[in-house]
Amino acid sequence: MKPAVVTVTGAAGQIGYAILPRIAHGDVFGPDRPVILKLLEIEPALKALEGVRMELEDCAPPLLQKIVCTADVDEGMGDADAVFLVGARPRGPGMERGDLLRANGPIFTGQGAAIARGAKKDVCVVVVGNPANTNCLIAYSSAKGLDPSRFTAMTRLDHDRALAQLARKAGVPVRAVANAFIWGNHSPTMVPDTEHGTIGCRPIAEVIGDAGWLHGDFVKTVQQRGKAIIDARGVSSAASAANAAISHMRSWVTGTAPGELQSMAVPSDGSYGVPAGLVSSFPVTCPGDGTYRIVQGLERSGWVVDKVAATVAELEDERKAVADLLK
Ligand code: NAX
Repeated sequence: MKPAVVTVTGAAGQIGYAILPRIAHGDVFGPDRPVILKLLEIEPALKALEGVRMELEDCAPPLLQKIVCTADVDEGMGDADAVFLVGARPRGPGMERGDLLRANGPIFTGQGAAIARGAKKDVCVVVVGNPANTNCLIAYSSAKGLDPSRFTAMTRLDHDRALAQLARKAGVPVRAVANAFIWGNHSPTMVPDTEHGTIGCRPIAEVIGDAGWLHGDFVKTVQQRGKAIIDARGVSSAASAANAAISHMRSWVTGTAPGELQSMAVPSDGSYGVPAGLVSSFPVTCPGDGTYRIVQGLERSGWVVDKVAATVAELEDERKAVADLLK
């Protein structure tokens, strides 16, 4: 079988450390497909990356054919089937979201252009580095000649956080919860939607029986979970973020189960009134051929519609703030 060429940027960072052994062990492309890993970092991190490479070798993953460590973006993106855009500058003290956008934007123009130059035409790209939605918008706008739908951003961690909170509240295993999902931006304005999901085949609202919690503490916990983890651990989520990025890519590449919805932030086609081109989280299904479909026709309450309007307005503001980077 032809090896899958998988590029991970920011490979010497915390998410890189957690994600690489799992990709090498076949968690994205399955237990039969060999993997070539391309690890892209900035020059100052290449020494640390060498340590990551040694550890990967020491895992002795039977599927791993080759590891390439590089700070050259064209070498990193060349021939890629899947790209995890994880590397980004972290938010420093006193930095606003807008400052972070300006600081990270140029990384994604360069990487988007390099993906267009060298990756496979049907490459699957997931942006993890924050602000993930608008970084994804910048990346696809720079990827001339590639279909924007090859670019997505990660809201799967928010999705999984929602499922876990619902399972905990209902006192059931997480596998009993299905089809809660996320609208909008990966930011505290995101909207966890429980109106179409089920717990053990019954509507979520009926099982939980506490509308106040579903519209209040539940939403707040999911929106603020990243901050809660930083407060507890002193650093941001890494294992759960790596797990979500793998799940995102695996759903996209190998498909969702019949009746299963997942959350992916994708370039809007105007669905649900989200302005075309904004990278917003939607409920999606994936047929398993490397494409996805935004689930259509969901009836939404006024509460959801209003909250989605606010998160979409934030995405529009972000698009305006980086207008000069959208060529
Ligand atoms: P780290 O700071 O541990 O690692 C980032 C790595 O990126 C560093 O090794 C750095 O050298 C590298 N890097 C910086 N610029 C680069 C460039 N131009 N090319 C290649 N590599 C570059 O951060 P980590 O905890 O791994 O988080 C990475 C990103 O994920 C951050 O932007 C973070 O905010 C974001 N997250 C996104 C999440 C999501 O749900 N979308 C959740 C987890 C995480 O917070």
